Amino acid sequence: MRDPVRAAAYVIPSPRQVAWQRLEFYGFIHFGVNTFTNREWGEGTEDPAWFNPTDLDARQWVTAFKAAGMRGLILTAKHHDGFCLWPSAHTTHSVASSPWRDGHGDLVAEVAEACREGGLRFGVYLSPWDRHEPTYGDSPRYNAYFRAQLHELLTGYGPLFTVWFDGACGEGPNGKRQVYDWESYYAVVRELQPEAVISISGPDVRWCGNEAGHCRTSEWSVVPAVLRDRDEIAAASQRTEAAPPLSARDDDLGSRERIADTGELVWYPAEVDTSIRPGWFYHPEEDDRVRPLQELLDIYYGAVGGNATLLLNVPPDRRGRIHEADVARLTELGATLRRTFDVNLAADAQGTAGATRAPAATFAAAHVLDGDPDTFWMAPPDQERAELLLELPEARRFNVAGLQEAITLGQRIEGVRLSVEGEGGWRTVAEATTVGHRRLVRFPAVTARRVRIEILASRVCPTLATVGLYDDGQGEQEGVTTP
Ligand code: FUL
Repeated sequence: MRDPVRAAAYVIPSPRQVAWQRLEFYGFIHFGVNTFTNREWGEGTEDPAWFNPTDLDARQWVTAFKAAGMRGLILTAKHHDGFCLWPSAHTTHSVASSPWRDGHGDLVAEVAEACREGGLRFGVYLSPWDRHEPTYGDSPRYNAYFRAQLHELLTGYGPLFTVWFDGACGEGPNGKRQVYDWESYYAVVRELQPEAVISISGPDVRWCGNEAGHCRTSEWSVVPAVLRDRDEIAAASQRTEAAPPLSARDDDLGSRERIADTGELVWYPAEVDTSIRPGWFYHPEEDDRVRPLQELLDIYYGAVGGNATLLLNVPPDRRGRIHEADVARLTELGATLRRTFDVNLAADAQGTAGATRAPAATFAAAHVLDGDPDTFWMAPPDQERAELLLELPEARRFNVAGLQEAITLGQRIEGVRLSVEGEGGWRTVAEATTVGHRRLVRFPAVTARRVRIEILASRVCPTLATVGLYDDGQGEQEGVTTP
């Protein structure tokens, strides 16, 4: 009989998913006619003449994103209003009809170039829903238009790390509903940018289920394949007695109970997308509503530290610059993350494991301390509980721990516990469920020399690729001292 738990443990990511997951934190730029009309969703009737940033500087965006510690940038090349930020040959509804750079500008090119110069990966958001394009709703014609635009974006601007499709779909001007030919869009991406992940309405990256920055306690990258289908397919295909309908918003997408009876399982990891302000686009009245540092840190720990990636939106203003308030917050965020994570206090520890799979040199516990996600410790076959001991050269203060599984072999761990040795013996400082690409846990600061990591449950023998101990400079000292 098929054992769904073992089967789930052997589902692995594609190389493009691994490369994307390792970016961990990247930013969104929502910019377009909505920036100038002060709206979130344009009508498609906006005059391109309204698009006129006075002081646009894509390098300033890249500098601010890098200051925050981001590794990539996704630009809304076209939002639902249909206005194109590049001079598309297939419509006049674009920057070419605007006064910006006298109609000779190409914002996709400027941003791609700034990213290349600054060392950020670049990706595009292209809205399938298009409220301007006259062929929208005439399904085959609009699908051809959309593929032609994809072709321009995927051939003209260098390598992309993601092509981001949202799922919004409205009525066309002729009153007909557009039927998107998703498979043909995906084929264009696979052919022209085989290393790019196709995100959200696509097979590679899953929407976390909300836009508020909320994260799950247990985020599984292995989930029922029905979640990868677009909503309408999923709605139609899941209504069986055995399997209750699944939605991207559900809290449980990957537990043993959830995967027991839902058929095919796929590697479909989560991305948390949220904005630094209430809106996705810039609104001057939100200048004093930039999220506080603590809130952004909580989102970062929940997402990056909860086996998802974080896509943080920062919308440029009408000048075409990221507002000073957002720049200040991004800089603070990056400084805090660097201060915390630049030094792994366990890097020079001695690592030993209760048991190790043979050959011991290949899977030695020492690999968890080399910072390399491609080398790892693994427990012997069929051993689903395990223990690792770290001995630091001296007692050190820390209040954050980070763990990574070797996800190229799948996601296995279901429960971990971190303890430190103090005067009264071992004391638990943190527990967590899933690990996956990265689990970060925060706890009141402790000072200790010996640290134990127990793997309490795993789907098959567990792996650990890295272990880190950090001090974020905050948090009360709980007074655990080492003899
Ligand atoms: C949604 C859009 O409707 C919002 O405007 C925004 O772009 C968000 C990231 O995706 O589907």
